[in-house]
Amino acid sequence: MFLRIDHVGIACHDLEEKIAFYESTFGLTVVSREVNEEQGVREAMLHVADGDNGASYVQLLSPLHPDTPVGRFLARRGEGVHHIGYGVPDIAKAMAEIAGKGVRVLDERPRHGSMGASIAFLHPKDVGGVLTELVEAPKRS
Ligand code: MC0
Repeated sequence: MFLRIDHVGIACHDLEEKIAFYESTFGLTVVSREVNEEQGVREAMLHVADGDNGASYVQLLSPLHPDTPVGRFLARRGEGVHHIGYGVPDIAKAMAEIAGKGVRVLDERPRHGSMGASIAFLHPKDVGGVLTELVEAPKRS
């Protein structure tokens, strides 16, 4: 079902400070920056590696407001890994298949994600405490 780990989402208070840390410490490069109002985040994607099934990234996330998923996460737990995003070939199919196994899919339909992807989240309580995201990357032309 999964093609690759698409990204690891990391919650932080100060996006610019964390970007500078990942660039200077690990030599990663920012390939995209976006504000996603619907998700309540400002985010940056840092490229890690390319594989046969697509690329993988670190996604740094800071909240647009305290009353957002990432804002509440930071208040409760502090900075750290917020979610894991897995690449899937067909998100509608993956959502239906996973829901059929009794895991709560938090989105009724795919939403807009980073770099033109379609995304959907699975409830962390049904995945051993791990907020899990399905990611269908845009088709490569
Ligand atoms: C909350 N909980 C988590 C968690 N966030 N557990 C693991 N990982 C996380 N990230 C746990 C809390 O500890 C708590 O457990 C319970 O879930 C309810 O917490 P809450 O404070 O009520 O939190 P809410 O209201 O934020 O709801 C949690 C939920 C929500 C996962 C349903 O955050 C959600 O719908 N998230 C999906 C959307 C999202 O996260 N968007 C931001 C990234 P206890 O045991 O204390 O009850 S957007 C993104 O990443 C996009 C841009 C992209 O990738 O392209």
